[in-house]
Amino acid sequence: MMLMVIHLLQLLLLSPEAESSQFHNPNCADGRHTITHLFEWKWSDIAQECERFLGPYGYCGVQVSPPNENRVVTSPNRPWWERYQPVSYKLVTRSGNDQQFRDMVDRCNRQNIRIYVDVVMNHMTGSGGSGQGTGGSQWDGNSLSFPGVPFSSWDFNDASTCSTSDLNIHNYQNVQEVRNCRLVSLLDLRLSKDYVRTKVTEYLNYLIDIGVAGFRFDAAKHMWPEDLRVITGQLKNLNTKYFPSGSKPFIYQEVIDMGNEPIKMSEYFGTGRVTNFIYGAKLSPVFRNQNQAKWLVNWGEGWGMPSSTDVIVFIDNHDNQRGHGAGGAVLTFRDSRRYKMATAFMLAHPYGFTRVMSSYYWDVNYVNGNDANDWIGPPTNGDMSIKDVIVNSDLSCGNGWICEHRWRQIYNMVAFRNVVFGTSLVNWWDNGNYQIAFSRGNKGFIVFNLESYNLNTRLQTGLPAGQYCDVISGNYDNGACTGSSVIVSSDGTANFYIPASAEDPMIAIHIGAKVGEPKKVTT
Ligand code: QV4
Ligand code: CA
Repeated sequence: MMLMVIHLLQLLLLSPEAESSQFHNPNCADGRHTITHLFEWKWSDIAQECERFLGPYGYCGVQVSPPNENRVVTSPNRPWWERYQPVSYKLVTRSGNDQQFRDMVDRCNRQNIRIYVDVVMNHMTGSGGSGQGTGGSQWDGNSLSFPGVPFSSWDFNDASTCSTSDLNIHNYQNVQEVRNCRLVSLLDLRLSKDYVRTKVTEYLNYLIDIGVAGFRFDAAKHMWPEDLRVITGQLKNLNTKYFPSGSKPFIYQEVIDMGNEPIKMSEYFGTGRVTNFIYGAKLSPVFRNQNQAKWLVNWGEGWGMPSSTDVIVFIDNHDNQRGHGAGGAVLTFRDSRRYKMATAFMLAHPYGFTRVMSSYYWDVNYVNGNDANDWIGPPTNGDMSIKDVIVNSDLSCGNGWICEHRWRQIYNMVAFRNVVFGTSLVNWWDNGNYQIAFSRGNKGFIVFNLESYNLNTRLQTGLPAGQYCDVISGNYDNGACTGSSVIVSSDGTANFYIPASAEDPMIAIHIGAKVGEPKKVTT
């Protein structure tokens, strides 16, 4: 009885935004709601980015590339994917060493920016070959020897657990095979073993002690939910130097579930959120004019996707922007006008926890429909070390870094999301085709014109009367707009004019960018 009362009390004390299980909360600082994946960036550059940009512009955090020692692949020459072939859990990679990683985590946390680590624990290197990893540890992919951990052949799945003749995964309809055999020949760890679980847990707890806020679990589909349940059950609470006591790490698990395989996203909700690949795959065609925008009226759960608090959402990721993984042809920075619109829609819409991709440039070379350059790693110096990220006075990046997270139309929508967070989607409007608009409570409003003709319409914004800056065509700066502005009248309506030929055929306004009022980007 007493226990029941306590349980009821706990339920009552939970805030309305309480997450559905203990690893679902992103642990963002107050008023921040979006992370960015700074793919292949160096730790020293991320530390600076937290201080000079991510903190001031209202981001919540950064997904970093795997920080643990990896195989050095020289043929092809240092592909990005070598970092998905672990050699040990020492923090030494081309992004930096242990001390640089710690410095980044500390400096970012001081700016209220969280660090989320990409954790590769399903496997070690590919089979065959041997050498020294990025931290100098030996490895042997023939004898399955990884003394830097240490792991030996006893710690991997083999013919006793995987039934394919070459031990590789061939059939994604066979659950046993997907989880116990090798993903593209990567040596598959036997996570059912206590010893293996312990080594992985030690690595995760080491990162927690440093001050990270959570983890992306790479290749989660290839790991048994039960193994993940045991491992996550052994995790420490977050470091109280930066987080409230009792905080659990945020966990989002990479499960590509497009609905056509037996392994489902829902099997993983007990250990955190999942990566919702349906999101970018279904939103991209809309913003390519291949599926009418009016259907977005019930975007989210209404499109057969999991509940909002069980997912992390994104337009593209480091795999599908170059044709790896699965999940359909998604928009990327290469189709920048449509990409900005799809990203703005994602950030304006209440569904999911949002992640913005931040890429580097490479030349594509299509051979029979596949990009022969899909392996190309980050911009490098002559010695193959990763190039610094250069930032220009117009906020763009140099040295080959695309920095989508620094595009005005994107960072202003990150701020929009912070301002409207917690409100519901109301005042939906569409023209029956490719023009749509909606409000977020009485705090923000956005309009898209994907038609080949101009939009010129009076719409209900739900906002208080006043003059607002369009945060797409410009910034809100010292109480004035550098772009166009919108006048909302006392009945909440405003006239919107968006030529089909506009540089960005969309307009977004919110109460944090109202002319003549103090700036309010984050709380
Ligand atoms: C090749 C052949 C194999 C052959 C083997 C041995 O493809 O058939 O058996 O050689 O000769 C690289 C190479 C790949 C190579 C493999 C092993 O690209 O050709 O196998 O190494 O040497 C990334 C890349 C992979 C890369 C891997 C490891 O995408 O190309 O493989 O890193 O370096 C599924 C999964 C999903 C996965 C997605 C890509 O369900 O989990 O495929 N996504 C995650 C990451 C992704 C990463 C991995 C998983 C693996 O997001 O970036 O793969 O950690 O959908
Ligand atoms: Ca596995």
